[in-house]
Amino acid sequence: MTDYAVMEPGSLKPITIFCSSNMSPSSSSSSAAMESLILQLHEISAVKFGNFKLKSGISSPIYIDLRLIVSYPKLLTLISNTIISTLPSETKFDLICGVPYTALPIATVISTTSNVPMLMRRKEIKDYGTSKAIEGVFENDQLCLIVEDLVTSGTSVIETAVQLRNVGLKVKDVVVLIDREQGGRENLMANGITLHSMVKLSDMVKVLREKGKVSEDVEGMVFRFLEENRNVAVVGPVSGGLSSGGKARLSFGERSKLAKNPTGKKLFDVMVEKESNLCLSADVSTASELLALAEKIGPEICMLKTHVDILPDFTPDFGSKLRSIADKHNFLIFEDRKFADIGNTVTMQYEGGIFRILEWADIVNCHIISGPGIVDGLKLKGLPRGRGLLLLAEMSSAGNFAKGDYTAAAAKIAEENSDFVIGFISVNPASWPTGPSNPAFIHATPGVQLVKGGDALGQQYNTPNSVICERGSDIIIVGRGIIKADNPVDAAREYRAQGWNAYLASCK
Ligand code: S5P
Repeated sequence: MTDYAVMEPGSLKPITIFCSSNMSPSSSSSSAAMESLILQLHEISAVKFGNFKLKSGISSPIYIDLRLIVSYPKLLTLISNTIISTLPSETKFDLICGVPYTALPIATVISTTSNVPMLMRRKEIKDYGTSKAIEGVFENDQLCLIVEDLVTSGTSVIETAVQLRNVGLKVKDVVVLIDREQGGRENLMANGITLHSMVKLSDMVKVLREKGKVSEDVEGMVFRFLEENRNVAVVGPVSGGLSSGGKARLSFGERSKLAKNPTGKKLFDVMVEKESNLCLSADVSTASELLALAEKIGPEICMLKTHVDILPDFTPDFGSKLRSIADKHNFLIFEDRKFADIGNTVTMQYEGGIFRILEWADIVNCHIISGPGIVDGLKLKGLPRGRGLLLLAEMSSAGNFAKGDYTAAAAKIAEENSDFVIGFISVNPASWPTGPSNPAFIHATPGVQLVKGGDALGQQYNTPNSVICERGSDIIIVGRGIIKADNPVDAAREYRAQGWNAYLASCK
């Protein structure tokens, strides 16, 4: 047990506080200490009540601004010492890393006080000099503890964990000052990280009410808000909490258990059963050619992608014929329809017309250019049938506009519709601006050939290994690399082996 005397600038009075090795409001000395810390945070206006927009996009009646603590060195020291004392004694770590920026000073104080080396994560990676995302000295497989001031959805912590894992470090625990109790614990757990928090937001508000700092009404408002926002989604994509180096990648088998949509789950299971993460893009000129190709290449693939509107000999029984080949060879059917219209129109395009896509395609995809209503429309028809949807978050063609905020918006829409959205068409998910997301989402990447290159109309190709290991995707979508090969079956086997070996390598 340690004593801390805090002398604050301005109106704050000296205060003595006790930190036990496991400080929780249940023991009386630690609860007194915690109360005084909460009151000090309130006194410096680090806790504000009103109407605030959070990073996750939701409006909150309470806002915690811990950036202020750098102006109160003794309080900063107290917080740093208290935060580290909340860790269970068995927690092991070789290094610590603060989530930029607010937790940087906290991590620094912990590092200097406890003599544990620190790392710094860059938020903006320079394109000159060393271009490093993580600064500091470390070795492969060292265990890094993340330090954070506040957790809502856990997005920032996960972003930091991805960067640390990318350079070969292990991340198992995060310690935070305040847990907003809004799904962060669960989101972090899904990414293999245990959350240790010093205080919960509801306990904080209770203390402030008891001490007459906020009214009963405000307390009620905060509690109602917490009740209504228990699960703030992680903003951002990515498979398996993976990293581009693949260090922390969860297996498809593990991710199948996390999938909410039955088709998403089935796709993971098929990949595991067949040891294939190859999707054939069957862009041939006739329906009969397509069915013959499906029959030949079916054993090698987890998914077959169609463009049904390019088939001049399409007949209403095409769907059932392809379906029976898919069932025989155990692959899923993905109609690459790229819906892009308003919700009402896509319901009709999905279900009706001569193609009746809803009848036979397990999976369809859509652009999000028209806003989230398109997903609502497709979901209306697809969800009752257990179908799944891929969002086009990125594209493989040169000069396309699906990047930055657009990609981030796709990630957000996916999180909000994780019962229907099974993942993304993506190109470089390991570098998405929003970092990793729900490992239940699958990333499928087109623009794949055995050598890097392109075609005359803007298509850009990467190799299976680059797509899976470096770019962090799950499924390679291959068209001309297979169908234009001298022997398409042999070519499919080669792509299958390269894709699967890259996946296995990325799980290590
Ligand atoms: O961004 C994209 C999205 C898709 S779905 N880029 C793509 O190339 N696709 C599709 O993938 C495209 O419509 C085509 O069917 C396939 C790529 O074919 P390939 O012959 O270039 O391998």
